[in-house]
Formats: sequence, structure tokens, C-alpha cells
Amino acid sequence: MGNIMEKLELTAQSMYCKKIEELTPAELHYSLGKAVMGEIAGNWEASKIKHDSERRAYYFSAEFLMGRMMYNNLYCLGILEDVTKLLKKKGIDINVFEDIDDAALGNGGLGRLAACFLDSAATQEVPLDGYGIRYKYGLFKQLIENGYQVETADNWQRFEDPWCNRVEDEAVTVSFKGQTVKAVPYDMAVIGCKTTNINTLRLWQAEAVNDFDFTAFNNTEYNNAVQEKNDAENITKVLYPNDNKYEGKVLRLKQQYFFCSASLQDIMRRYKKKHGNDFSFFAKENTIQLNDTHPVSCVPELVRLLMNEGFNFDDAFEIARKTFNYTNHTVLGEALEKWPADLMTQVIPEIYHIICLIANKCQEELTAKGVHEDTKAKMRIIDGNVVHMARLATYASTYVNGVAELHTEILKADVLKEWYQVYPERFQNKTNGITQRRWLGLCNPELSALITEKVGSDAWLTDLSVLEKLNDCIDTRTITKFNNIKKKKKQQLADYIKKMDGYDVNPDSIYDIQVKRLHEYKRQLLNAFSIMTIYFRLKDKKLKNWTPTTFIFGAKAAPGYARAKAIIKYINEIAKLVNNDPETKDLLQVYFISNYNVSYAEKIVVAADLSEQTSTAGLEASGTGNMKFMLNGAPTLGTLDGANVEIAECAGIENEYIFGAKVEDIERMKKEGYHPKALYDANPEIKRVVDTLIDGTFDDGGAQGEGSFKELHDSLLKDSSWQKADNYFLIYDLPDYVDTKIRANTEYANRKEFGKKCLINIANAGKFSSDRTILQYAKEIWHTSYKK
Ligand code: RUG
Repeated sequence: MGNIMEKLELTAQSMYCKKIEELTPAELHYSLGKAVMGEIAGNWEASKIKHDSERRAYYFSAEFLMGRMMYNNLYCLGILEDVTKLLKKKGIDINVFEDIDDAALGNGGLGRLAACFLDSAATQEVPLDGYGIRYKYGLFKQLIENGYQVETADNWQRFEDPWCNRVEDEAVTVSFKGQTVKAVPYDMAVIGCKTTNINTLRLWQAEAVNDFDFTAFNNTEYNNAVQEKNDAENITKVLYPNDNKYEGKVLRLKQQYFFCSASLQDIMRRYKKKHGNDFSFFAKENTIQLNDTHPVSCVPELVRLLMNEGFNFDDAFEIARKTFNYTNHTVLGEALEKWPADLMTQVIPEIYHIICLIANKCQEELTAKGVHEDTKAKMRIIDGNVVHMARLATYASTYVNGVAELHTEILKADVLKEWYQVYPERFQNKTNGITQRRWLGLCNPELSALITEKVGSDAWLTDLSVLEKLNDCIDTRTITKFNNIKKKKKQQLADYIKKMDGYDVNPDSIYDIQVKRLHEYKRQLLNAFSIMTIYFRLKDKKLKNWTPTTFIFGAKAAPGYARAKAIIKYINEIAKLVNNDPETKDLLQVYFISNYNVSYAEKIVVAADLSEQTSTAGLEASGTGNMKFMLNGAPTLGTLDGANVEIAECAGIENEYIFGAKVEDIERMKKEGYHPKALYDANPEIKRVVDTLIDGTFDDGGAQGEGSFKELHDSLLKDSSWQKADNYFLIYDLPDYVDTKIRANTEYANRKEFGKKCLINIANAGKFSSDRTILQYAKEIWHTSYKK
């Protein structure tokens, strides 16, 4: 420890010629980060050597949503408290690091899951390294202006990044048709908790092989002089801001192939150092997890690299197949990647050629297995001009997994049905999880202390199943303590919201919270409708004994997703109405916080009384926000979808607020016919609420958003050429949702009984640790070592 302060002092002196107390927050952040990196250097090196000597796993992901690293790293090293005290002695508040932006190299659940997995693997001593992309600009920063989302660039690197080391001498080149670029690795240490093990996240940055063309410059062709540099750097310039949406752009395909090729070359280089040209151990020593289909071009790339080493196609493919595993994260058609073959030919022709070989091999194999022609047609990896990446991933993997029990069942019964019939032994479930270090230990020290006191130790930090013991201590005193902690966290959130967004949130109200990406299937609009229903009932004096409630929303919409943006505007219009209505403003408040991100989430999940998880049953693969809320004691107000199902199973359905159609109901309605217009016509309350979109109650803003509310209204009531009316079943679910919300509100008033529900949720959240998930991957898919 003393060491860290000495190192900090030295860095401050040598980098900035300043004393510690004179550093700006950004300088302090960099210096302390570098001091920590110096401190762990020995352990990091030792871990690398150990991992080099054994079978190891790699997590290939286009997104790693790491969030703020400083607090987490100090916490995992067990020195957060001491550093806080030492800085305080110098007159520095450790909260200064809140001014440093998150590293937002991901969109939402998928990228955050990758970050939790790295944390868990490091802690559980699983030799797992991440490979991804070092975007110059991460997910955009969101401003809310006049109720609309406005996007601005996230220049996270402007603070300098102490956590990554540039490893110039391990740069490789990646070739596209007509372009070769340099891939430069940046290594981030992933620090385990209560262990000396440190894993690595290697992120690739694209750069020009030749930065500057002197001949062009001398000929006064200034743009041409830097053309190559710009073209190369563009590849890793920005994260595509889509969640659950495939975007078939050349640059995206380049990003994917860029990091896949660089990472595989890296793995091959390490392998060859050990074994020379004998590749017979390759699949025995290396296993690669594909995080969704985004990295699937590494299947043909590995085949290509092995063929360059002298293998024939069939043998190369066998090695690839033994090496890869694929995790599916979605059943939504618009998110399943389907690349146009001609685009692939244009950008990565050699890779496309190998995909053709794989596609043919697949069809031959299916024929040999006696698969019916109709089924074979449904399993074509290349169908006309379309390359189906999920099919390629499924065919070329040893194991395929979904991310919650329900989701895996849907994959087997529907999305990948034919594949499950032919290759049942490949399919597994791995229910997602979250790291309790960040999502309890770090963000809720008060609740952590209570848990430690009750279960007798802090063993839960690395084994969350220990929480079970809490089930035996849920008495009046513990409930009161819990309620007091929640109250404190609500006050802290109110202060934070005031600082970040300027709103005055009433900490004595119920906090009913929905934070996640904005998507129609997640149904923030349903939540908005429920609020309007309650608002009208309060105005009409039809709702008695309503406990004042603050509805908090946080969500980013993909910039090109017009409906999602209209929903944000609609929620903000509701906020304007209800927050200013003298008849309701003490009973009902609505706030849409801006720029919801990992750091905001750390303040939010700890303060929630109710966790809104309202997706249409069958469409949310898992969800992980639901787990963060549960762990911090907020019952779920949600549908039986994704991991909500397992949450309800673990805590008991009576301790959640479950509503709405189940998967079977949705299936039935889809088959037998669903008529939202009839439900709307028959129910004046629904009609009144839904019509606020068009009856002048709200303004969708003229020039910018003209017609966007009308378009939402139409989407609920009219079939269009490409989508059925109310495709996400909002109108069907609204009445049950409102009833359930009101029941939760009523039950909240019994502070003891409600507190008991919260504690039961915490006590039964053990399953949702990403430590459990990662150990299952290690034991059942990767077959690597782990902490015994
Ligand atoms: O939408 C899913 C979430 O349900 C899930 O919890 C998360 C992690 O598994 O992944 C999300 N997801 C899926 N994000 N993008 C996709 C499709 O590419």
C-alpha cells in the first residue's frame, strides 16, 4: 500500500512536475492508475506465464462495456478504503474520479455481460482473456433537449487511459480487398478479487501501415498524403450504436473481420512459439467463445490461416470446429446478422470463398445424415445472396448456448430448431450473471456490510451462494435495517440526479425504475401507458390510497431508430404534464434521466424499490439489469421472460410482481389472431390512454418530430406492410400490468412485509453471480482450469 502512494508521488513528479495534491482530477486519475499498474505488474506477468502453460479460453466480443475502472480495480485489490483515507489526508476526495468518463465500448447487456465475465474469470482463476476493439469513440453521450434525445461523441480517451498498455511489438497486419492496415494491441489488466490472478483484455486499434505519403505531400496533394491514415483509423473510430439490431454496413463488416483476424494471428503467434508448425495441439490448448455472431468471421479466418500453414480445407475446418463455441443472445429477427454475399465479396473475398466451402460441407454433411431436403434448405449457410451468420456459427461450433433457460428452450424449439434436431449434443444453457463485486460490494457498501454481518463473513464476495444464509435472518430488526439502507441510497440517488440532470426527486416516494436500452420489445411505452392510466385514475378520484411514486426512466435509443426516439419524447411529455399538474404532482412524478450508463446504473440499482422488466414474453433473451436490481433488494415488476423466470423461481413468484401474457399466450394469439383494435375499442380507459398520442394532449414537436406520435399510435392499431398491429402486445398486457403495479404500490405501504420481499430477493440472488456462469462455461464448455 505504502508502495502505491510512493509510486503515485513519483508518477506525479515525473509526468506533471507536481505534488499529488496539486494534480487535476484527470492527472490524479492517470497517475494513480499507473501506480496501480506498477503495483500489479509482477502478478500480471506471472499470470500470463501460467496461462501460457495450460489450456486457455478466449472471449471474442465486439463490445466490452467496462465502465469506470478506478474504483473497481482498487476494490478488487482490497485497497479502496486505504487509498480513500490516504488521499483524504492530502485533502483529496476520492469521488473526484467521478469526473472521469466511463469506457463505454459497448451498447448494453451484451457488452456489460462480457465485462462481468472478465471480472469473474479473473476472480475464479479461469484462464480467460478477452479480445475486442479499441473504439476511439464509444457509445454516444445522450443529452435530452426539449424532450428529444440528442447524441454527442464520447471521446473517452481524452482523459488518457492508464489501464491499457500499448504493445507496439505485437502489432499485426490485417488485409481487406485493396487495403492493408496495422492492428495495434492495447492490453488492459483484468484484476481478480482475493487472488493474485490477473487476466488480460486485448483491444485492437486500427492504424495505417504508412502514416504519411511524402510524395503526395510534396506534390501538394495534402488530402492524399493522409488518406491511408484516415482510411485505416476509420475502422476502429466508432462503436455502432445498435443494440439488438443488425446493421449491414461495410465498415461494420471491416470492424468484425479486423479484430477477428488480429486476435487469431495473435493466438497463432503464441502457439507457434511453443509448438512450431505442429498444429495438432491447437484445439487442445485453445478454445474461443464467440459472443454473438459479431466475431463469426473468425471461423473462416482460422481456416484460412491454417491453410496458409499447409492444411487442407477439411482438416483446417475440423480444428476450427473443435476450437469455437457460440453464444446466441437474441431471437429477434432484426438482430440476427445476415450479410449480403456481394458485400462480403467486395470486402473480404478470400473469407467469403472459405464460407462457401463451409456452406457446401455443411450441406454434404446434412445429406450424409439423411436430413430431409426441406430441412436442409432451412439450414443453408448461404441462401441466395444472404450469408446467415447464426447458422455458420452453429455449424462451426462445438457448443452453442443460450443465455437463460427460457431463451435456450426457444432456440431449440424455434430459432435453431433444425440445428437442434440434427446436433442436439451441441446445445447448452448458460444463464447470464453479474459480478457482485461491482454490483453489490462497490456500489452498495451499506448493504454489503449488513449482509456480511448477517452471514458472518464477506465470503459472498467470491461465492454468492452464501447469500442463502440470509433466508434464516429475515426478522423485524434486519428488515428495518434494510429499509433504512434503502432510504439512504434513495437520498443519494436523489442528490446524484439533482447534480446530473437538475431534477428534484422526492426521496420519500416509491422509486419505480426502468433503465435499459430503448427498444419496442422492452416496452417502455407500456410503462408510459400505465403511468397515464394511473394519472387519469388519480385525477378522476378513482384511485385511493396511492403511495406517492417517482417513475424513473433511463434509456438510449439507437440514433436511427425513429420509434424509440418518439417514445423518449412521449415519456418526457408525460413528465411535463404530470410533474406540473397541481392535482397529481405530489403523488406522481416522472423523470427521464439523461445519458444512462454504467456509472449511473451503479447509483440507480441500489436505490430502486421496484425493478421494471416489461419485455414481451419470449423476446428478452435474458436481461441482466433485472439481476442487479434483485441483488440490491428490488422486487421485479415484470413478465415471465428471459431470466425473470429464473428470478421468480429462485425468490418465489409471490415475492415478485409478475404480470402479462406468457410465451404460450403470445404463441396462441399469434396463431389464432390478435386484435388490439378490438380491445382498444372495447375498453374506454385503454382508448383514452393510447389516444393521448394523437388527441392533442401532447405535442410531438412540429419540425423535429412531426407525426412521430401518430406513427406510434398507428403501429399499435393498424397492420402495416411489414408488421402486425401491436406487434409487442402492449394493449393486451396493459390492464394486468396496471393492476399489478397498483398492487405493488398498495403492498409497499406495509413496510415490513415489503421489506421482507426485498430481503428474500437478496437471499436468493446467489444464482445470478457471473462467477457461477463463468464456472459453468469453464467446466462444461471450455474445460479449462479454475479456482478450486
Ligand atoms: O438483449 C440481450 C439481453 O437479453 C441479454 O441479457 C444480453 C446479454 O446476454 O444480450 C442482449 N443483446 C442481444 N444485446 N445485443 C444482442 C443481439 O446482438
